[in-house]
Amino acid sequence: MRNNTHFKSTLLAIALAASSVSTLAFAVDNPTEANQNAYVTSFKTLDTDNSETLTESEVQKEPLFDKNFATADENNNGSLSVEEYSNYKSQVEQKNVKRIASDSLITSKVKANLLKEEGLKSLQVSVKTHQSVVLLSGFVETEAQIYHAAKIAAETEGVTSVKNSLVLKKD
Ligand SMILES: [Ca+2]
Ligand SMILES: [Ca+2]
Repeated sequence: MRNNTHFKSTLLAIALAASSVSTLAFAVDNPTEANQNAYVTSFKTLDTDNSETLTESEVQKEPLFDKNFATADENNNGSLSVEEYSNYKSQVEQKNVKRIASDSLITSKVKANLLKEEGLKSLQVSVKTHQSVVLLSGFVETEAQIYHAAKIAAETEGVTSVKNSLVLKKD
């Protein structure tokens, strides 16, 4: 009986693994559903004793769970079910997707705002954003431009802080 269940779940894992390959094109439109299959597959891989739960030591191969085991273990029973494992991974991944989308939106807004400024638009200012922190770098002609560019970046919607690495051109 037990072996039969295990056989079925192995078949299921194989079917899920195969379907996650065939739904790659679909994954672009619906990442959450496609990820779900990948979670089940990686869960099975981590579950070395086939207990259908993951202990803290089984899951520690994934850095994602390193310090967050207790958060992922929603019912606090000291192990992760496939649902707890998948929920946690999907939450973290969705946050990352949102963060990356909002970072690139901030970058475009800062660039657009810099371009609006007569004194700045001809300059080669590089804009990068990580977790809502904007990094400005490149060369400018005057000290005033360094502060002006930083001020514009800081006033852009969504920006939490600005790291200013702009430097004066030395001729
Ligand atoms: Ca296990
Ligand atoms: Ca649990």
